[in-house]
Parts: sequence; C-alpha cells; structure tokens
Amino acid sequence: MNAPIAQRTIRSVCPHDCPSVCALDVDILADGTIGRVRGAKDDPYTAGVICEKVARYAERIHHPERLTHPLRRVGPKGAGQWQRISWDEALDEIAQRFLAIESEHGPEAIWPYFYAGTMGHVQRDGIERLRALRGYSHQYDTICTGLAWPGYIAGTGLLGGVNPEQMAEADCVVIWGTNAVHTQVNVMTHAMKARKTRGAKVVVIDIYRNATMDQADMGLVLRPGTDGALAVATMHVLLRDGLANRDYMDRFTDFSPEFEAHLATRTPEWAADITGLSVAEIEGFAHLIGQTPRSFFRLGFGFSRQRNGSTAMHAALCIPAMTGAWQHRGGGAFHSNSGTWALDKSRLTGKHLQKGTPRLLDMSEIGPILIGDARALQGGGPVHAMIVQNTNPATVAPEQTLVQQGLRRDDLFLVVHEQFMTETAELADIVLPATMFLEHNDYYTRGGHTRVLYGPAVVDAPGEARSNHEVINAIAQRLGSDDPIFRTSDRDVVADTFARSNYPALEEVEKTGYIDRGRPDDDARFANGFAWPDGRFRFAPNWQAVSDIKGYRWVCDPAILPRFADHWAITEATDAEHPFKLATSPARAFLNSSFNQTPGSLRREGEPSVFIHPDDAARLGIANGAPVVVGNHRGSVQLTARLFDGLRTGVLIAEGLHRNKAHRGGQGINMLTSAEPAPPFGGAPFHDAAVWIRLAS
Ligand SMILES: Nc1nc2c(c(=O)[nH]1)N[C@H]1C(S)=C(S)[C@@H](COP(=O)(O)OP(=O)(O)OC[C@H]3O[C@@H](n4cnc5c(=O)[nH]c(N)nc54)[C@H](O)[C@@H]3O)O[C@H]1N2
Ligand SMILES: Nc1nc2c(c(=O)[nH]1)N[C@H]1C(S)=C(S)[C@@H](COP(=O)(O)OP(=O)(O)OC[C@H]3O[C@@H](n4cnc5c(=O)[nH]c(N)nc54)[C@H](O)[C@@H]3O)O[C@H]1N2
Ligand code: SF4
Ligand SMILES: [Mo]
Repeated sequence: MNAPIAQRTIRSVCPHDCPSVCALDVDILADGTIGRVRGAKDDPYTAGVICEKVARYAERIHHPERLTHPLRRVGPKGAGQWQRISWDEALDEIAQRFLAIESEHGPEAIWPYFYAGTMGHVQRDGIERLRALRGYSHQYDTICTGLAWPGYIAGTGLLGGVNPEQMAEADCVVIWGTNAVHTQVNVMTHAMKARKTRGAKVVVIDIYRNATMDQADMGLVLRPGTDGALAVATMHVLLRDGLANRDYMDRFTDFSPEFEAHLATRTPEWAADITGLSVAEIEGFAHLIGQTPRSFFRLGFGFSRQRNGSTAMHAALCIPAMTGAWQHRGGGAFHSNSGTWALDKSRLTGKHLQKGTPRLLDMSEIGPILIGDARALQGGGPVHAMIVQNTNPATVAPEQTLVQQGLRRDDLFLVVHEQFMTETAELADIVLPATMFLEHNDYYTRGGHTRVLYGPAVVDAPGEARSNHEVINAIAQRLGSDDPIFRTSDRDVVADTFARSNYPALEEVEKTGYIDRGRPDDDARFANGFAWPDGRFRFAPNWQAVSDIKGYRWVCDPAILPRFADHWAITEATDAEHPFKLATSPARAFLNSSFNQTPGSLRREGEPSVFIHPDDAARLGIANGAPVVVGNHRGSVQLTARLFDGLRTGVLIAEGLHRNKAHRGGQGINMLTSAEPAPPFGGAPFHDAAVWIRLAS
C-alpha cells in the first residue's frame, strides 16, 4: 500500500523526556490527521534520525484509547466506573474541593504534582503558577536529575559542556552509563561519524552488554554502582604511567599532593576487586584515554541512578580534567546543557504571585508522603488533594506498594490530567483529557544539545481535550484570581518568555523553528577557566557550593561525603536473602511509561522480562522463558526469565516500564525500587535494588 499523500509538512519538535529533543518534520494529511514523522535533515544534531517510537507517532496521537472527555469517578477508587461530565462541572468541582480542603487543612494540604511527560516549558511548568497563587506545597524535583546533576556541577561548577556534535571530531568517544541506542539515538549518529571518518574508538561503560555496547570497540561491563572505582583507578594509571597532563591540571584544576596521595592507593588491582573488571581492562581503558587527547566523555544518567550516583558522576567527570581533553576540539565532556539557557520564566511560573515559603515535598517520595510518613512530610500535615499533569507515578515512582496505597486513600482528592487512562488516572476522582504536542503551542530546550525549539499547534485535539495551560488557567480563575497571566494564551506566554529572556522574537523563531544557544567554543570547553570563582575544576568537591547553585537540600550529614573523587560504597548491599542486584534499564520502544499502550511498541517489547546470567539460572533451575518472581522487602514482581551472558553473575536487568497490569500478578517493576532519598541531595536510585529471584510456583 502506498503511504497517504501529505497535504503539507510542518516543522515541530519531539515533546518527550529525552535529551535528543529532535526537530521533526510531520506530514499532515488531507483529513487533518498526521502521517509520517521524520527527523529534520537540516537540524545538525537531529540530522534526519529519530527513534522508531516517535516515527510511528500516528499510532499514539490517533490511538482509540485517547481520553476525550472529563470523567468523574462513581464507584470505589480504582474500580473503573466513570461518569462523563462537562468541563464546567469538572472545573467547578475541582475548585470547590480545593477551596474546602484549603480552608479545613491549610494550603499545604494540596500538592500539585507534575513531571516531564511533555518537555514544553509552558505546558509543563505552568502548574507552578497555580501553586504560587494559593501557596500549595512545593515539589522538590528529584526523580530523574537529582543524582546526576549535582555530580556534574561538583566538578565544573556549571551544568553545561562541549557541543555534542563535536563527538564527530573525537578520536575516542566514551559513552558512559547511557544506553544511547535506546534513550537518545542521536548520540550514536555523531559517535559513529567519528568512527567512520576518523577511525575513532568507541568505548561503552555499562552493567550489561546493551544495544549501545554492541556497537562499541571497547565494552566494559562492570558491577552496578562501581563506576567511581573505575574512574579513580583510571586516574591512578594515568599518573603512574605519565599520561596525566600536569600542566593542564596546574592551570585549570585543584589538583593537590593530597589528591595524588589518595589516588596512589586506588590501584587497578583494588578497582578490579570492586568493579569485577580485569586489571588489563582498566589499564587498557586508561591507556586509550591517556594516549588520545581528543577523547569525548558522553556521561549519561544511568550510572547516577545508584545510591552513590552523584559521586560516581563526579569521579567519571574528573578523568578528562586530568588528561586535559577539554583543551581539544573533539575532546572534553558533556552531560546536559540545562544550565545554559538563561531563560526568565518568572511570569510563566507565577513568581509574582508567590507568598510565603510553603514546604518542599520530594516527588520521589510520593509513596511515603501519601501514606503519612512524618519525615517525608517534613513535619507537616497529610496531603489531601493533588492535581497531576505529565506524569504517571502509579507506574514510574519508586516503592510502588506505598504509592498505590497512598493514591487509593479515600481522604485524598485526586485530579489527573492525562492523554490516556494511565494507572494513575485509574485511581483518580476526576480525570481530564489532555492535548498532545501537535495540538498546543510550546517551546522546548534541548538538554542534550544547544538549541531551543518551537512546536506550534497544527492539528485539532480529539473530543474535548484541553491543554495543561488552559486547565491551569481555568482552575485559577475559578479559585478567584484575576491575574492577567491566567488569561494569556500559550503562544503569548512563549512570546513573553522569549522577550523577557532577550531571545529573538517568536515571529522570528517561527521561521526556522529554533534558536541556537550554543556558547562560544572556548566557554563550552572552559578554556578560560571552569565556572567556580577561582576558575578551577574540583577534584575535591565543595558540595555545599553545589547546593547553593541549584538550591539543593541536604539529605545526609555533609561530613559523610568522601573528600576527593572516589568510589563510595553505599549502594544497597546484597545478603544471603537478597543475593542479586537489579537494574531497571530503559526499554527501546517505551519512554518511561509513555508508549506502553501503542501497538508497535508493545509488539517490540513483548512481555515484561528479566535478563539473568546462564550460570545463575542453571544454579537456580531457571530455564529460558520460565516464569520467575523477583522480590525484596519492598515487594515482588513476576517476570519472564531471559538467559543472557552479557551481564555479570549476581546481576539482573529488567528493561522498561511495562504497565503494572502487563505483569502476571499485576504489580510493576517499581515494587522493588527504593524511595529513600540518595545522598547528598535526594533522587531515586532506580538501578540499585538488592533482590532475590526464584521460579514462579
Ligand atoms: N527508549 C527510551 N528512551 C528514553 C527513556 C526510556 O525509558 N526509553 N527515558 C528517557 C529519560 S526520562 C531519561 S532521563 C533518559 C535516560 O537515559 P540514560 O542516560 O541512557 O539513562 P538510563 O536510561 O537510566 O540508563 C542508561 C544505562 O545505564 C546503565 N546502568 C545502570 N546502572 C549502572 C551503573 O552502575 N554503572 C553503569 N556504568 N551503567 C549503569 C543501564 O543498564 C542502562 O543501560 O532517557 C530518555 N529516553
Ligand atoms: N524502574 C524505573 N523507574 C523509573 C525510571 C527507570 O529508569 N526505572 N526512570 C525514571 C525517570 S528518569 C523519569 S524522568 C520518570 C518519568 O516518569 P513520568 O514523568 O511519569 O514519564 P512517563 O511515564 O513518560 O509519563 C508521562 C505521562 O504524561 C502524559 N503526558 C504527556 N504529555 C502531556 C501533556 O501535555 N499534558 C498532560 N496532562 N499529560 C501529558 C503521558 O500521557 C504520560 O502518561 O520515571 C522514572 N521511573
Ligand atoms: S524520543 Fe528522543 S530520539 Fe525519539 S524522537 Fe523524541 S527526542 Fe528524538
Ligand atoms: Mo528521566
């Protein structure tokens, strides 16, 4: 069959929570539906490549299960009995209940909750205006970046790095703790270009032989949570074998005799014991890096989702500071450019409305918070109402037993604004239908690169679906606000935000669809000094200074942190009862829990399964394809065993966030993960769970 003919093709941007933030060319068909979605060829980072799940977006936007009308729960929570209501009824009820709860329990009993289901700032962050207006409880954003970002800032002083297109000019690309083939395919475009055009070596460091490592020249499979040990032993070898750039370190870092003495004890033999790598592998990696000035370190999120993830990120980042790779085009490091946009979002988030300083509740601890854990509630009273946008905590948040128990509370009034009947929406009192990115206006920052992109509304929303922006404004008006910000269109908020930020005017930006915020190369590679006041990279981090930059909150005694870059042995320990370490790595065809209802993605991912080493499986009598149960003191999950020799014995990998219901037994993978805030500043250690595994009976 021929593809239907496009009536026009529009430029848009992928709204999903992915560092690539691809520029898209979307075919709009004569009947107003969408056809093919392709990566923009003229965008230098997207370079015509997008992932398969977004290429099939017609399946998602025109899915028969899209929510189209507001719904009110009529049966018990979670029973799936709904009554269709009008928008006016829904909004009136929300406003009345919020006001009643506020007058009985105070504004902090209401907790607006959101995340990055859309990365558009207007639709994602507008909920902050509602919070500011009434003084509702604040949200401490830890779930994704809480561990990674502080670790990076600890070294450089700024969340920014070398333009990742320059990976293509590297002689060695180190892809560390990111499964880029699954999670940000564009990294591969530029890394592979370096290999093809310059014969560059590609190194992948992970805890299993994933799809990215399959394409590597050197693959290092280490034990979970041991990256800090690999990093400091690498530096030991660089110093020992005369490969450290002492001149660069003298000029640009806080390198000291004390740090050198510390590294002298971090031998490859010591690290081999911890990481499970051989001494030859560690020395081979160190020599490759030490002999290749143009080495590019692409540091991902994955290895930061361990309890020691912040210190591991910092330790890995120290390596290019020791070799001076930052000095060379094609060298240096990159994790995210999210510290470089210089956007003024004060109107968008309603800073002018904020009164007082309400308590700050940790989003990763939604389970403990909702069941009334006093520490998680910061000593305040219970949460009695929530409005949830762009996130699906019933599936994605850790310690799912508690999350589910909390969301089911009869004395919690839960409003969920969604595109689909997610497992969070199923527990709501009121469900509101939401638009998708091609149905509203917004701008997006590309954390994995240097651009800010604009995505216009180009098709009609199904049924009565409304954007986040419209819903927040409508609720605020019903709560009695006459502030003009609640009567501005989404497009005008984009325009206003650009104007306040001294960006080009929206009309200009619309012509190309983007603004390039790339910094001069010298700044991006810190050629005139790192972002700390003395211009020096920190091998000995000042975590308090990191906290000051981003307003991070300590969750541990500062004195327990290692003084220098190091391996910090604080991951969840295995024991006789829980002899395995489980990581919940990303699936290729899902994006967190998004796409876990589209046919193409479901076909590709199949049933929820777990990789286990054949030696472990043989010992436990587990055959390939056998039904197994994986558990710990937090809960248990049923999966299908997949025998795989690309991981270490004692390690299990379960890819992806399938629907909880897709698991036999109906419990999802986050039954096993911990909500305990990881030091220094919180964050969920999703890949750090000690578990047992046995055949299902
Ligand atoms: N297809 C797809 N794309 C996605 C997502 C998705 O779920 N699916 N999620 C999106 C989101 S929200 C984000 S934040 C990004 C995250 O994308 P990434 O930066 O890639 O981070 P993770 O997906 O957490 O994990 C990446 C890799 O880290 C590995 N890992 C786990 N523990 C360790 C460790 O201790 N050491 C090392 N070296 N590696 C370890 C995992 O096995 C996995 O292969 O991806 C985004 N893109
Ligand atoms: N076990 C395990 N758990 C994890 C992770 C892991 O690696 N392992 N990764 C974690 C990470 S990195 C993250 S970032 C979180 C992410 O978790 P979430 O932020 O919950 O991400 P999604 O599961 O993609 O859910 C986003 C939801 O937002 C909805 N949505 C999208 N756009 C809009 C919109 O414009 N308006 C409204 N109202 N709704 C919209 C989508 O339909 C979808 O249901 O998950 C975390 N959970
Ligand atoms: S999910 Fe990521 S790789 Fe896929 S189109 Fe969106 S931004 Fe690009
Ligand atoms: Mo994330």
